[in-house]
Amino acid sequence: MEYQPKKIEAKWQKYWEQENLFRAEDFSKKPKKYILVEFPYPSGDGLHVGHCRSYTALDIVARKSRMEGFNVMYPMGWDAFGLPTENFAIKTGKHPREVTKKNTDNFRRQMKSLGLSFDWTREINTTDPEYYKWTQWIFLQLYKKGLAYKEKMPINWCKSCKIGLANEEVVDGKCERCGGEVERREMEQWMLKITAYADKLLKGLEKVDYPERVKEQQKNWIGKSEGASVKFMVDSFDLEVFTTRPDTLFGATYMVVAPEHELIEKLGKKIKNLDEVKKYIKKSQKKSDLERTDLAKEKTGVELKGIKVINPVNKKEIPVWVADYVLSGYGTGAIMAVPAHDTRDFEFAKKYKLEIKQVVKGPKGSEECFTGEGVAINSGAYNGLRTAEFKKKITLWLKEKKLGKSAVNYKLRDWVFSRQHYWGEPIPILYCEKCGEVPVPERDLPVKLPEVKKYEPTDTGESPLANIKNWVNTKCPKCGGKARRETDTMPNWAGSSWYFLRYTDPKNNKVFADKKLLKYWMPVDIYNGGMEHTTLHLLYSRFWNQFLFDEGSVPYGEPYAKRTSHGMVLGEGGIKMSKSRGNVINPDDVVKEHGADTLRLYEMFMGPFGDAIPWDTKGVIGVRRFLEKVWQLQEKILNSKFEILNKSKTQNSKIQKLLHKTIKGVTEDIDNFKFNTAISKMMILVNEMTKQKELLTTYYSLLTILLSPFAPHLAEELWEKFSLVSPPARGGVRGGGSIFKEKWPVYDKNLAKDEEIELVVQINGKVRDRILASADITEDHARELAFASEKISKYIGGKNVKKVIFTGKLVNIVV
Ligand code: ANZ
Ligand code: ZN
Repeated sequence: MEYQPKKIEAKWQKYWEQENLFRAEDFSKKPKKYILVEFPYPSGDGLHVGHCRSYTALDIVARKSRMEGFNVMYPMGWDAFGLPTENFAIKTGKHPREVTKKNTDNFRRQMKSLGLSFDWTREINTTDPEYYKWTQWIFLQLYKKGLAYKEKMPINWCKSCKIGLANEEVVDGKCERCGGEVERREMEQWMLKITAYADKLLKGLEKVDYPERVKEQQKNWIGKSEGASVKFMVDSFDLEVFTTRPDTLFGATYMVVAPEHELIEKLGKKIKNLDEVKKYIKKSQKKSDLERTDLAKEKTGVELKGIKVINPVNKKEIPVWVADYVLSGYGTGAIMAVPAHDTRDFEFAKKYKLEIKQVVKGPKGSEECFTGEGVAINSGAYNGLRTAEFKKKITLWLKEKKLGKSAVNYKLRDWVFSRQHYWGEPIPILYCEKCGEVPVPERDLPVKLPEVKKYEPTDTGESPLANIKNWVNTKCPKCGGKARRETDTMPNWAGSSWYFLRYTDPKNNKVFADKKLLKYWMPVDIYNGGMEHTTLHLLYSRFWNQFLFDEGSVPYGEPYAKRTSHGMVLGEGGIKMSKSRGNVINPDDVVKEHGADTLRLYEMFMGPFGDAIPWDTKGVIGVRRFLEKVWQLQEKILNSKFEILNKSKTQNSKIQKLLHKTIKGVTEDIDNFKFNTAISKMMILVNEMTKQKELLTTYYSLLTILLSPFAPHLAEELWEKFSLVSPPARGGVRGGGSIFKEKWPVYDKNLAKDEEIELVVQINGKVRDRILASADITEDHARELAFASEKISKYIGGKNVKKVIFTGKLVNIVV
C-alpha cells in the first residue's frame, strides 16, 4: 500500500471545490472568525515558498477553527497594481491587464494545488475597476476633509524607474525596486495627511493584540517627541528651535541650521563667508536624509561668519553653523546645540573646537557626554533642580516671556501619494480653466485607466497618461468648460489600505461594503503578514480604517484585533532566495515531487514560525517519511479487524494516554502559533503507534483529525477509508463526508495529565531525598532537580562530584 500524494491531492481538491466546503456564511449564527493573510502582488515569478509559509499557517488555524464551530472567513485576492507588471509591459508590449490576468491565474492555480482553504467566492483584484472605484471614492472622502492635498515636495527620484519614491522606498540611498541611484527633485505631489492621525495611531495600539516588536516599530516610526520650542534672537529675526531638553538651555553653546533653512537666505548679506556656505549647501543636497543622519558618518558643517544669536536664558552671544546633521523636515530645521549632553553635538563640537559646557550632573562615573537625566548645574537660579522639574519650570518661564512654549513633534511624515505611472488608480481630480482644482463627482467613478500603446513614463517626469489627449481633456463637471484630468496615479499601497473591508462584501456596487456585513465580520480576528510591512502597509491601512471610522463608514476604529508575523524562508545555507543566486525553490517542484501535504508540513516544521529559516531539502524528505509512516499505520488497523475494546484496552492504554496528551499539545500549540512543536508531538505519537502490533481505529481516526489541518489531503483520504468502520471519534454521529465537518477533539484532562513519580535521589547509594517529578523526565532535568534540592546540596557540601547515575526513577550522585 503506497502513499501516492498526487492521486489523493487532486481528488480532494476537486471534492472541496464541488462541495463549497470553505465558503464563509454571512450572518451565520455560529461565532465568526475572520482570518487574513496579506494578499500577494501577483508577480511573474509565481508563488514564493515564503508565501506558502504564511498561507499554510493561517490555513491550519482556519481549518481547526471551522472544526471548533466557527464561521470562518479566510479570503484571498490580488494586490495587482505595481511597477514590475508595468516594466514587463514596457519590455514586451503586452498590456499590464493581460500580464496581470496571466499572473493571477498562475497564483490561483498554485494556491489551489497547496490545498489552501480560501473562500474563492470572495476573490478580489485591486486593478478591477469595480474595486478601484472605491479606492478612488475613499480618496475623494479624504480630499473633502482636507486630508489629501497637493504640494511641491523634494522627492526621491529614481533615475532608472523614472518614479518618485516615498522615503520608505529608499533603502540605503538606493531605489527599493531596482537598486538604482536616487536623487532629489522638486515636484508637485499629492499628499495624504497621515500626520493628522499620529496620535490616534499611537493610542489605537493600546487596544490591539500585536507582537511587542510590531508595536515598538510603529511607535518609533510615528516618533512622538515632547519638548519645547524656543526662540533665539538674531537681529530682528527669531530663530526658533525644537528641543526635547529645554532644561539644557544654559548649556547651548552654538546653534545649527539645516542647509535648507530660510535664515541663510534672509541674512545672506551679513554672512561674510557666503560662498563657502553656498558650496557646502550644494554638496549636502546630494545626500539623502539617511546619509545625513547616519550616526556613523563624520559630521560636517560651516560657521555662518558674522552672525551671532542670543541665548534667551543668559543673553549670551553664540555662533551659528550650517550643518547637514540637522534636517530641514523635522522640528523647525534648526537646533540649539548642547554638546555636553547630546552625542551628535558633542562629536561636532570636538571636531570644530566649540565650547562644551556641562549643565546636567549625572551619577558618578557618567560619560564625558552625559545624555541622561540628572540634576542641574551652571544654570543660574535653576541649579539643583531635577530634569523633569526643570523642564516644567523653564517651559512656563518661556511661555510667560513669549520666548517659547511646550511643543510636540512627530517623526511621521505625510504620505507621498502620487506616482507618475500608468499602472495604478487614476487620482480622481480635474483641473478646470475657470474653477481650478475640481474633484470628480462620485457618480462618475470609477475614473478608468484608458487604453494606451506605450507605458513608458515621460522624461519630464509626467505620467504616460499625460500623452493621451482624448483622455486627459475633458469637461468640467461644475461649469462645463474645458478641464484636464490629473495624470498622476496612486501608489501601490492604495488598494491594500482597505481590501480587508471589501472581502466582507466583495461584489457590492452601491457602497464599498455594506454596514451590516462590516459589523458582522470586522474586525479581522487574526492578520498575518511580514515584519517588513509594519511601518508602511500596516500603518497606512490602520490610518484609512480610522479615517473611515471617523466618517461613520466602518464600525470599528482598529481593523485588526491581532497581528502575527512569519519569518522569512531563506535559501539553503541561510542566504536570501533570489533569482540571481539561483537558489529559489519553486513550490510547484516540491508539490510535484513530494506532494502538497509534505510541502505544507515541512514549512510548518522547519522552525519557530516567527524565525527566518533556511530551506533544507533533507528536512523535506524527513517530513515526507513521517507522512508515509502515518499512511503505513493503516496496516495495524487491518490487523485489528475484530476490534474488541477489552482486549485492546491494556495494550492501548499507553497510546490512549499519549493520544490525549497530544490532543492537548497540538490544540494549544496551534493556538499559540507553535506549529513546529505541534508536529513534533504528532511525530512522537506516531512513533509509539508504529511500535504497536495493532491499533484501535478510534485512535487512528483521532490522529487523522489532529493531522488534518496540516496535511488535509492525506487526512481526508484516511478518514474516508477508516471512519466508516470505526466508531466516530468522540462517540457522536459522523459528520458525513469530509473530515472537515468533524468536531475538533477534546482531550480528557485526566488522561492528558503528566503522570508523576517520586524521583529518588541518592548520595553514594543512600537515599537522601525524594522529589515529585514527571514520569517521562529527562536525565538533564532530573540532574537539575537533584542538584537544586536543599537537602542534597547540604550533603554534597564542598565535595567533588565524581559521577551521576540516572535510571529513569533514580538519581545516584557519587561523591
Ligand atoms: C537640545 C538638546 C539637548 C537636545 C540635549 C537633545 C539633548 P527627538 O527625540 O528625535 O525628537 N533636533 C531637533 N530638531 C532637529 C532636526 N531638524 N534635525 C536634527 N536634530 C534635531 O530629538 C529631538 C532633539 O533632536 C532635539 O532636542 C534637538 O536636540 C534635536 F541634551 O535640543 B535637542
Ligand atoms: Zn469649471
